[in-house]
Amino acid sequence: MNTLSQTLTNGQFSLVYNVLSLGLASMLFTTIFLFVSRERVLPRYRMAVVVSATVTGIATYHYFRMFDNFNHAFAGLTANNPDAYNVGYRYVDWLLTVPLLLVELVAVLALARSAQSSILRRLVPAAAAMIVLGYPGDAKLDIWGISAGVWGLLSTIPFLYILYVLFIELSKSLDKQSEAVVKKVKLLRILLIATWGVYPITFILAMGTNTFSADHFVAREVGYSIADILAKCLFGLIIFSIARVKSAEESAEFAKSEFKD
Ligand SMILES: *C/C=C(C)/C=C/C=C(C)/C=C/C1=C(C)CCCC1(C)C
Repeated sequence: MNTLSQTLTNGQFSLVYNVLSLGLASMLFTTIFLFVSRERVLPRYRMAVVVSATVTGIATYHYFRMFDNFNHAFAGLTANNPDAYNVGYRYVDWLLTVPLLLVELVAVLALARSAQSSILRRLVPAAAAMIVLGYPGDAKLDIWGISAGVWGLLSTIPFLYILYVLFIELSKSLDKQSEAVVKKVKLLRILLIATWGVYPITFILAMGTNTFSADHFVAREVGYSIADILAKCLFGLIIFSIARVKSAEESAEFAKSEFKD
């Protein structure tokens, strides 16, 4: 597993502690906000908002687990035991939340049912494969002597496929959306590529050569946590605002009650 070649300094401990704490707070309050605000969009867009809240809700639970696990593994310099830190919480979290993030993106577009399921049938298995193939690399598991770099490379294949579907295939269905919506969806896609791209970069930075040092550990935890906050919380909030714009476009009554001008 993650055998560290050195223990964390006090500064490194605080940095990871604070970033996990920030992750926990962001996930929790985004969940509450989205859940409470779900009625402020038309019924047909509620699913997208509720799925966004589910994503941050699931992540709230896993950040709690990671935070607790980190505290037990590294509390005090005497009990500094990196082997007790389990990166599996992140991967279980991603296995659940990454497919759901794709579901919320597709749901907010309110495509025809057939187009929606054809896109998800391709995206969801690819997302699962990407996460499952990355795990042995990050957990430093020894499976058939395959190195972390090779697992990372294998995981990149479904990753590129997801980007292809989102950028090429999904663009075709944007023709039917209004200009305001297209603008926001494009913003969402830029956010997606900018934040999802952080994960493989963090993976590479943390890979190390033969040893997994404290610096590698800290880089990984900080990188994944910041990316998670943007990819789940900010992403969910943009989904919510797309749902509101579309609701206003489709119902004059909604527009009048929710927007003054
Ligand atoms: C909320 C969590 C999200 C959006 C997680 C996304 C994770 C990835 C895009 C991970 C990708 C990876 C690669 C492309 C190669 C190396 C291994 C991974 C799993 C870090």
